Amino acid sequence: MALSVPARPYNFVLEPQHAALVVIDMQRDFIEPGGFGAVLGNDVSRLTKIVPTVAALIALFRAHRLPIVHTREAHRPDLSDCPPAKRLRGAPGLRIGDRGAMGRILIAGEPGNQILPELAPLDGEIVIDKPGKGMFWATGLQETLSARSITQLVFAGVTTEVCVQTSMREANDRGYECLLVEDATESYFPEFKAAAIEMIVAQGAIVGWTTPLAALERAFSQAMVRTDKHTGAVA
Ligand code: TIU
Repeated sequence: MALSVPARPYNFVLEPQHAALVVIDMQRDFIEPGGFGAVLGNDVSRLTKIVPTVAALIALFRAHRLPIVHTREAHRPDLSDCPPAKRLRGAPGLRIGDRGAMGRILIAGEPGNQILPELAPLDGEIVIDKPGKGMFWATGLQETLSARSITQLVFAGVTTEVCVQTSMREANDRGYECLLVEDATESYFPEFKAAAIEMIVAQGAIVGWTTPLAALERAFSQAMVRTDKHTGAVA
């Protein structure tokens, strides 16, 4: 059964049997004080504030037994998947692969590269290590989603205008319908988050739709009441 989710720029028709949640890069290095993001001078407290909302969104998808994809921005320890053009960007001494307070920066397996414990993937959920900002480049994710007949993606995570927006645009070009949960995503720069949301919904959802978590939760609970009426069960 399809659910009509109030959204910008207009209602998003969610088909749960074809939908997955994508949680982008909720890894310690971007979010915890003392990590890579903080060392770069960013105010990570903006990002830590959304953790309970992301946890509630994950709980919603788990409760309805819908697929969840977790991504990490991660490179191989030998950096063979990190182009020099990416590694050489940023302040010297704080480059990908260098040793930081939580181990080597953006390297798979290091402490800082782990997803926050309160949002940790469960067995059976999809975990993608991506060497780029977007989630499709060099990951094989498209094949995984196709095998499960997934055509709609609900997005959360960080940062809104970098890895979330890049992944959403990549997904949009591949034919997925994309819904961003606006209070389950954040940026180090509030004005960039606001601008990214406006860019996504502009021109009649040129990249996708956005909605607050509460609207998505309400759509699911209203659908359950309707289902119960159909089956004669007590709501
Ligand atoms: N996950 C993600 O957005 N990676 C970044 O590099 N974000 C920044 O905002 N730098």
